[in-house]
Amino acid sequence: MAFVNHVTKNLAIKIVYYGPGLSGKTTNLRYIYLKLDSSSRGDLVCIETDMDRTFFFDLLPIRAGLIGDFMVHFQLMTVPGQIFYEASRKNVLRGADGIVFVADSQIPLLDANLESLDNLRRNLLELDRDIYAIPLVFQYNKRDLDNLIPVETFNRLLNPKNLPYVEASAINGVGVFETLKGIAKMTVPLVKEQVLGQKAATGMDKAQAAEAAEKPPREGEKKVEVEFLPSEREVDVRLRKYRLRTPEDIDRELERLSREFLEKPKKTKPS
Ligand SMILES: Nc1nc2c(ncn2[C@@H]2O[C@H](COP(=O)(O)OP(=O)(O)OP(=O)(O)O)[C@@H](O)[C@H]2O)c(=O)[nH]1
Ligand SMILES: [Mg+2]
Repeated sequence: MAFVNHVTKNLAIKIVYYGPGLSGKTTNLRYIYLKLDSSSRGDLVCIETDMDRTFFFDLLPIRAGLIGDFMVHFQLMTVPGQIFYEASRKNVLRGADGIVFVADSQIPLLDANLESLDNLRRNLLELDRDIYAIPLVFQYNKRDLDNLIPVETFNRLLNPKNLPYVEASAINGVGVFETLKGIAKMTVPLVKEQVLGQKAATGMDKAQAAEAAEKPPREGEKKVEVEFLPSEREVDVRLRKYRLRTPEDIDRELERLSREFLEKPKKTKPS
């Protein structure tokens, strides 16, 4: 659940990018990193571990406006898609506030998408969570390629509940921010309810979540403002790599990185 600091008035919302190997999860984070102003995002952190096998995932913290008096941060994380990184995927999913499922639109990868979604459902169940009780947005990625799975097929097979979906070409930045805004819209009302005790939509239906996010504030209630500050110049990706050994190391490091970013004073732009 969202990590809240009532003293510094910071709150961190964890969004996990899930999906089969090579579907474009890391590409989404890289694009967001490149396009956001450095004052509103941290480093793109890549965590590597070696337990019985080496595995890794990515983390990108970004600042995104206010919920009441609280400064909202999104911790964007990817899971490694390859089949054998099961333990890593489960660790990353723990405490997720929202999920983006990045599907690969290439026809031969239909089964890989279905298996990955099933894997997500099972891993959530093991964490005592129901896939439909968590904000979830689908991204149908790689729409720039040929021989694509039709959107209607994707919706029928992956998304029968008609949750929000975005057609994307993450490598070209198409649909990346639309996806992020989509999951932010669904997640924020629920986190707001947890943190400020205000009522929000609990069903995860597209219309309800959008309505909750857009409803004008009641009297005495502060408006939820979520915005992503664009960068004015091109930057190189500054990648930090960590090598860790145990799940406890990973948890500790994640907490330290969250805290480091949350407590870093917001840089003001030189005038
Ligand atoms: N044509 C095309 N290629 C893409 C797109 N998005 C990502 N790719 C490419 O797909 C490959 C895999 O992308 P990643 O972002 O590393 O995939 P991932 O989902 O993080 O993969 P894992 O970490 O192994 O699970 C890279 O070569 C990307 O350049 C897209 O929209 N179109
Ligand atoms: Mg990746």
